[in-house]
Formats: sequence, C-alpha cells, structure tokens
Amino acid sequence: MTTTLDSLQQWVNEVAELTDPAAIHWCDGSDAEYQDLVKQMLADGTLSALNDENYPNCYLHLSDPNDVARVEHLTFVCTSDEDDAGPNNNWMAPAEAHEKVDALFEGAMQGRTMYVIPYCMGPIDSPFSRCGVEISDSPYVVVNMKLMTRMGTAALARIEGEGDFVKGLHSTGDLSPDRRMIMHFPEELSIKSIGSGYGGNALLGKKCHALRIASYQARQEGWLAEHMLIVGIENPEGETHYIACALPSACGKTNLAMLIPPDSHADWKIWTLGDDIAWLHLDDEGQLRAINPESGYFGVVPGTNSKTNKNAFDMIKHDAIYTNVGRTSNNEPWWEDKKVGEPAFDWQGRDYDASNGPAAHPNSRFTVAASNNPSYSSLAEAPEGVPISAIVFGGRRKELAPLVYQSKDWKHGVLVGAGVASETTAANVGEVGVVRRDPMAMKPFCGYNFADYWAHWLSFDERSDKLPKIFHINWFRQDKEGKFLWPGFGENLRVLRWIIERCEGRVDAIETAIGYLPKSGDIDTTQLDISDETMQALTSIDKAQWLEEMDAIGEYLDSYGDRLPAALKAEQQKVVDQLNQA
Ligand code: GTP
Ligand code: SPV
Ligand code: MN
Repeated sequence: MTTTLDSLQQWVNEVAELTDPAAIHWCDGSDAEYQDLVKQMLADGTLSALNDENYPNCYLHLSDPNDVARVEHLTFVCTSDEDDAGPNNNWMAPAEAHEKVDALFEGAMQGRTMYVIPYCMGPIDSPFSRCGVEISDSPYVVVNMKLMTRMGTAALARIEGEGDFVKGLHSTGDLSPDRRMIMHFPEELSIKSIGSGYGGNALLGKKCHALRIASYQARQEGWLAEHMLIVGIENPEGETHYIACALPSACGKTNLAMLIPPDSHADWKIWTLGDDIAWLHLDDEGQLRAINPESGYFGVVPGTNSKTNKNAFDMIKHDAIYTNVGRTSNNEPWWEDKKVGEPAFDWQGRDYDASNGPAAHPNSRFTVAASNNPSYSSLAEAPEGVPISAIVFGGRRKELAPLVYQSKDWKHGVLVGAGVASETTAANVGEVGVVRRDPMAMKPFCGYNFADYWAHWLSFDERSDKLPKIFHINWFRQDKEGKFLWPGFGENLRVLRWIIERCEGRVDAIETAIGYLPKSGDIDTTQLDISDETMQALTSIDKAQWLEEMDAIGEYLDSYGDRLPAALKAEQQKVVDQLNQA
C-alpha cells in the first residue's frame, strides 16, 4: 500500500531518508494487521499475554521505568512569535526546534520498521472530524492507535480526498530522558516527538493533535477543542441530557463518563460518548454540539474495581492492552484497589515486594476500544455530535471548592474555568498532590496563549443566546483525617441531577458571590449515609478562604499581561467586590 497523495508520499520519503528504517509498513487498520503485530510483540517481549481464560486477548506492556507519564517540562509549542505560545507553554523558535529534534531523528529508525499510520479523529463522515498521519517506529503505538482512533484505509481515503492532514513524526529513540522532546508546530500543523513510547507522548492523535494542535485550529475556525468527557444522562421519563466536563488528568473523567447509577437511581441510565476529549461547535441554531474525536480509552487502572466502576472493570476483562500494572501468580493483571487477587509481580516485572512501592504504577493505564464499554452510546458515531446542556469544570481540592456550584452567566463561567486549580497527580512526572492552576483542565494541553484562549471562550457569548450553563464540581473534599466527605463514583449522579434541574430551571438555588449553590435538601440524599452537617460543609463557602482564592486567581490572570481580556479581569473584580460586601 502507498498513497495517491503526493504531499503524503513526499513526506514519508523525507522521513525515511532522515531516519533510515529497515522497512516501511503502511497501516490498513485491519484486525489481521493488529493480530500480526501482537504476535510479533509477543515474540520479542514487547507484550506478554495475560490469563487467556479470564482475560481473553489481553496483553501487558511494561514501559521503560523512566518513561511512565507525560513530560510537560519536555513538551514545547513552537510558534514564530513566543507570545503566541504564552506563559502557559514552553516555547522554542520553530527553526531551532526543527534543527534540535531532527538531529535526534537522524538514523533513529535503523534496524526498525517505520509504520505509516493514517487516522481520523472523529467519525469518518463528520464534517467536524480532522485527520492526521503518524509515522512511528513503535508497533505498540500502532496497536494502541488502532484501539483509540479510526485508523487505516478509510482514514487514508478521507485524507487523500481532503489533501491536508496533521503530520506527526514519532520515534521511541533511545528512551533517554535527555534526548526526549515533544515538539508542536501549530502553524505548520505538525508534531515531532522522540524519546518516549508512553501514552500522550507517543499516541500523537490524542493530546498532541486532538488538543494542542486542534485547540490552535479551533480558535482560528471558531470552535473549541477541550479536555472534556461527554456523557448522556437519561432520566426515568426517557429524556437524555448531554453534558461535557473538564477535569484535570486522573481526576475522574473516565469514571464520570461511564458512571453506574446507584440502587437508589436504578431507573436512570448513563450513556458514554467520550472520556477525555471533546470538540465543540455551534450549529446553525446556536446550539453547542460535541463530538468525541477518539474511539477508545486510555484510562487510569488503579482504583478500578467492581464497586467504584463496574463498567470499566468489566470492559477491561477482554481485548485490552495494559501498560505498567502488576500480575498475579495466575497471570492476571493486578493493581492497587482491585479488591480481588494478590500481586506476585510488580510493574517492573520484579517479584512483588511491598517495600518497592505499589505493584501497579500509579499512572498505569488500560487501552480499549470504546465499543467494549457496556454504557457506550451509538451517538458517539453521529456526524453532527450531541447537543450540550451543561459545561462542567472541576478539580481535586481537599478544601475550599464546594461539591457543586453554578456560574452566574457565560462570562462568569469562563472565569470559573480559568480559575480552576487542582492537586497534581501521577499522570505527569513530578510532584503529586500540589495545588496548581489548571485552567479548564487544559494547562498541559492548550496549544496557544491562555489569554487568547480565554478571549476565544468569551467570544461565544456574542455568537449564541442558547449557550450551555456552566458549573464547577469537586468530588474530593476531605475531613481533618483525610477522609473524603462525598462518597463519589455512582453517587455523583445525584449532583448531575441537580445540574440538569438547574439547566431546566426546575430548582431554585442560593445566590452567593462565587455563584449559585444548592439549597439544603435539593441534592437528593435518599439512601445515602451522609449527615446534614457534611452536606452543609459540602455546599457552603468560607468567605475568608474565597477572598484569598480570588486574589490568587487575580494574580494568576495578571501574569498574562496585556493580552489578558479586560472582561475576564472585570469578572474577577466583581466576585471580589461581592465577597467584600457579603
Ligand atoms: P486522564 O485519563 O488522566 O485524563 O484522567 P481521568 O480524569 O479520566 O481520571 P479517572 O476517571 O481515570 O480517575 C482517576 C482516579 O480518580 C482514580 O484513582 C479514581 O478511583 C479516582 N476517582 C474517580 N472518581 C472519583 C470520585 O468520585 N471520588 C473519589 N474520591 N475518587 C474518584
Ligand atoms: C492525561 O494525562 O490527561 C491522559 C493520559 O489522558 S495521556 O494521554 O498520557 O496524557
Ligand atoms: Mn486526559
């Protein structure tokens, strides 16, 4: 297989010239190709097979212990003008970046096969989808891209018809962190990533294309590319509302996207559209609609069990790739909080020894096709996307942020999103549990200056009078002993209900300086073992703490200088004034 598209053929030739592979393979995305690559990786030890009886077609991959998460400090946005990348990104001049990274690519594929991977982000027939081609020397990347995207012949046909596509060049290189770089060239619609075989560093359709490059394109073209799950909530009357939620990495998107209603809500249904990325656009009527550009999940494994998320637990029992989990003596995958079985080996393949730390790496992941998900919505294939009733921002905050609140209007909602802060997690290398600003959960993923991004968000207010309502959630409030105040997981449906009732204007709320809070009793706690005092703590605000928070948000916004939209600063000042008056 080759291509009729000259620009693609020419790029493939140039890359082959630079990287000097032993062979070139054009991926067709077929099941046979997937099986062949699995066989080859089982033979060379890249994958090992898991217990075939209980985990059919499941495989384990152990990555280099130096290569287990995103690397924000090695990730760059290379625009011609440094200010276009903004203080939220590492920047390098494009010419210098190309020179540095190309030097690492020289001869990098010697003795390896170079895979040409055409993919489509979004339904093949959707006008909102965008295509790319990843060139990689990793067969592990190919099989992951097959599960995560529409990859192969159909994508190539669309690319050949359209003529343009995002170019993503990837090599695992020598996996040395000193020779690792994840470079984005939004003006050229291209990506060059070397030195990592892990997750978002290597599966270039995901964070590199569908967020960093796409967010840049989305601003030029008038849409939004966001780090959001998309979920449908069907009430007992059979009406479904779709909401899009932005939560930072490892803060509960996958869980919320495939929530299982608790027994108290047995007549409710949840439909998963996506668990990580949403592309949002206004339709002709001014309704915001969303598609999920992905077709699979790359989800956090630890913590997944039949109580926290039975859908996910069942979904990863077949046709799944595990990365960096432990194993039982019975060759089943094992992770912390699995609640069944015992670890015999850890994520580095060593005999399990508690003194070496957890059996599964805290950022260990599963890869599965979305069609494995028992709550998968067939509307994930709808070319026009689904209508969004509410946008929800959130983070992981021990203190301060209430369980849920609603912004006063769109502009204030943009401030709520811009002010998001969250405790860091194992999804990025570096310290865990430190509160940092993560606006719209996009700190690691926005491909341009946040000041321009907020202006773009604000601009939607002039384009439609039917915009979704904006909310903020926090499942992670703790008491003095470090115990979570809110039961979370399936019980989060109770909060989603309040959100939907607010969208429909069916429930009142308490107006405060930071937004609308639920009235006592309006979040249904039937059959829930939670005290009134706890609910009170979860749904009220501390004025002094919030004044401090709003000051910190103001300072953060100011760090964006002249480019910061004045309207956003005015929103922040309004909240400060109202807090002072209260
Ligand atoms: P990325 O894939 O990194 O973007 O993360 P994600 O936002 O999809 O995170 P995920 O749903 O995989 O959740 C990660 C962690 O949060 C797991 O350890 C979960 O057990 C935990 N978690 C999810 N929902 C809740 C909740 O409602 N309450 C509590 N306490 N923990 C939760
Ligand atoms: C995240 O960290 O938000 C992820 C995993 O979804 S990765 O694709 O590796 O960035
Ligand atoms: Mn993510």
